Amino acid sequence: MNPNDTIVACTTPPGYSSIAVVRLSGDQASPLLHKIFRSAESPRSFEAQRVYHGFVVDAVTNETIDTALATTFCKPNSYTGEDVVELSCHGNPLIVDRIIRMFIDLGARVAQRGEFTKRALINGKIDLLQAEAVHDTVLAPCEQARRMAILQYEGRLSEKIYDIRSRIVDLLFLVEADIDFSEEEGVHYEQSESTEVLKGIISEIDDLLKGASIGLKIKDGYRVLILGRVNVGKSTLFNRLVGHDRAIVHEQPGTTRDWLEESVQIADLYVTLFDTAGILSKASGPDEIAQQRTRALVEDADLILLMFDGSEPMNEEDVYLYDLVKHKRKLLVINKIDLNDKLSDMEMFSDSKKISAKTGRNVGALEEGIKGSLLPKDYRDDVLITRHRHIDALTRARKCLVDAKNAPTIETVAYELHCSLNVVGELTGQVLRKDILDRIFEEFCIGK
Ligand SMILES: Nc1nc2c(ncn2[C@@H]2O[C@H](COP(=O)(O)OP(=O)(O)OP(=O)(O)O)[C@@H](O)[C@H]2O)c(=O)[nH]1
Ligand SMILES: [Mg+2]
Repeated sequence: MNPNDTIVACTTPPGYSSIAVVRLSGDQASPLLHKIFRSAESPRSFEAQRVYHGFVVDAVTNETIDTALATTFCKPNSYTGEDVVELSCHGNPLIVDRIIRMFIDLGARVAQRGEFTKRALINGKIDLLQAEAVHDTVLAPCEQARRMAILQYEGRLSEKIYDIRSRIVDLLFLVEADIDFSEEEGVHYEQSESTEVLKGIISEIDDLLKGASIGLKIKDGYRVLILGRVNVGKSTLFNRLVGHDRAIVHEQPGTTRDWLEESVQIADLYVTLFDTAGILSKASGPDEIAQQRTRALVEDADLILLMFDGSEPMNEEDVYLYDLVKHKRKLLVINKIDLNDKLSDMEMFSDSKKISAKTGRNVGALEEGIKGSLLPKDYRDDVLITRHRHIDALTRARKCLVDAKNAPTIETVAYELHCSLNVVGELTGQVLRKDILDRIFEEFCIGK
């Protein structure tokens, strides 16, 4: 694919909508617009950063296709850093396809996935971490993920990485100066000093790596399992959190057999919620199989909502379940508080959430409790790494820095520092690797 082509794509979703936006980027953007767009305000040329109202006209037949707004951007002041035109037409696929076809007939080419953003990267408008953040902003499944993505787009993660990079560069300068001019006065490298600097950089990387599991979970979602003996109200709670009657609720014990899962936003977090078959001490046949399946789900869960029926005394099944999940992160939920509350005075339930799944009482507090259990106590909106690519690169950079710290000769120190710079550069895109770029941009949609 020629990177100098003028590219075109629809940036809005396919289908019918009031408006669709067709975007053009490249040197020919403005001349091509001229060929199919008639605006009373621009008989000859389009000014930069302006919006024009006009008509889209077939350049060959002169037929009017639609009325539209054209927004013009001149390089370098555009998303891609090139000349860009955004044509807002009516959102009818016939119109959109016709406009794109006309641009192609006039010499443009259809953009590849993420090609607009890739050009922004190549033209230095954004770095690779920001390019990833564009994708994450578009696809953020919950408020918390959106906040994290926009912090990354603003460059907050990049700042941390550039800071790490510049500290390595400063150290490398001293090391190389010592290698080159060890005989001369004025430049002297102290092993102990570099050890301290390296320790500081390594600990900064460790902090970023520590936050990785939270970043990944916020972006990809937590698994939360509702568990309890039969009839405690698991499916009722599941339906309330999901927001519609997804699961069958019935007074007969053993209603749920196959577990159900739904993706929901709970207190700003993206959660895959599971409703499970209730546990009975003496199960047989399909009930037994259903309960084996429930038990199998426990291990992969990030949080167990262990549910009890507050209108009945606790029994051996409750105790068995408490024991089953004692190694797991859990939140105790006492349900049916609209009825007689029999468990409230028991000490082990002091930190429980008492709710009525049926009436919705305290379910909001339960949602906050779920968030509080999933995120660390000291969590604030912060810059976190969010991808296995980041973990991989930082882990490799860390290894180089540890090797530099333990290196037997000053030449080895220099070599390891160079290696670490390369790896850190991969993160921000200062070092461009084709395989990494391909992997990142193939996730994008066409038009982004
Ligand atoms: N009063 C009252 N009844 C509830 C509440 N939650 C659930 N129930 C009732 O309890 C019965 C069982 O509810 P389900 O949600 O089916 O319980 P479950 O735990 O999914 O049951 P199984 O799937 O059989 O294990 C139904 O009759 C519900 O209406 C509640 O908060 N208050
Ligand atoms: Mg059920």
